[in-house]
Amino acid sequence: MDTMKKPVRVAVTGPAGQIGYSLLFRIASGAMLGADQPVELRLLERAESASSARLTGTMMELEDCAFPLLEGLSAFRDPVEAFRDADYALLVGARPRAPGMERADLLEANARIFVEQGRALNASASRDVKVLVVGNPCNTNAMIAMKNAPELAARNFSALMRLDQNRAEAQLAKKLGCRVADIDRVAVWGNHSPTMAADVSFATVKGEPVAGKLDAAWLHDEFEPVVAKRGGAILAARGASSAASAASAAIDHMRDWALGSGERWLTMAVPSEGEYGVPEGMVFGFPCRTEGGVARPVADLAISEALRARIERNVAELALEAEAVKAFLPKH
Ligand code: NAX
Repeated sequence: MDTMKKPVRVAVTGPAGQIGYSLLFRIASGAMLGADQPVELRLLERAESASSARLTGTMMELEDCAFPLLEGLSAFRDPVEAFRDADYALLVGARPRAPGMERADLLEANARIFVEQGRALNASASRDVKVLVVGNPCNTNAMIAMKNAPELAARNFSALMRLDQNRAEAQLAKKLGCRVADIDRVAVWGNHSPTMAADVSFATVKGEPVAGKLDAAWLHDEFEPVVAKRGGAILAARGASSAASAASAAIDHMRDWALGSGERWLTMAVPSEGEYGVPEGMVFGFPCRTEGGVARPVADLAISEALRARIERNVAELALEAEAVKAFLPKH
């Protein structure tokens, strides 16, 4: 008897890019949704010729892997078609910062993409679609897509801050000489930008609090800046921005959202419902738990004054980003 589940549709944008090149193969292998879950990949790229040619090559390689779980593979130019009945959408493609481009120009160029993709999801995706925005500035891009998809629940939308959590856990494990798997309750609050608040005030190793084991100078002078500036350090070392680690974090994010986190904490940027003083609708990194496909920030944490101030800096930064793109948000 065939015990396989029905295939699910996974839409991925920017599949010809460097994150796409790591991500697609892991989705198709079953790393994201499990070894018993067939997937149909629906890829959305720009028509620009270099991307098109690279996409053809990537699709040839996907075929050549002969993944038993890959039940469909198609490419689209039109987001409404790419997202039709999608159960999952990983929005990776975005406009990179070009030399001389101001931050406001970058926000605006991306806003146009995420207005279009939010509307397209609203028009054609499954009503339960789980959307992960990876393309930067990912929190604000996710907020724009969400606001332009009024028929979908706000909490169907999220942005990637799992890479920041994974980076924080890896640094902590190195410092404490333990396994990453022994660590839990590390959180990264706020915006996926150097302002992010990597926080170990609730962190545990093998269930024991780490708080007493770390000195304040290491936390302040090494841990926090290393995590916040890791993207820049990878770029300097590799001559290209983080790709495999970003793809791996996107897999972790979607897997834990779809299959459940249990008691473990995972950092996801989700639209605030007013938790911890974060304005409603702001897509903000919180420590979350997931159950039954629903992600919720961990409730009732006793936040220190210092952490509160860091959360407020992130709120202020995201409010400025929202102000810069307000022309792209529906007026209601
Ligand atoms: P690449 O420039 O290698 O690839 C981007 C791909 O997206 C290109 O193939 C491009 O043609 C395509 N694209 C652009 N606009 C599109 C659109 N409207 N529809 C469909 N496809 C479109 O970038 P890559 O290194 O893969 O990074 C992708 C995005 O992830 C960037 O915005 C990057 O800043 C962001 N990142 C986010 C991270 C996070 O933790 N949230 C970490 C890694 C990464 O920096």
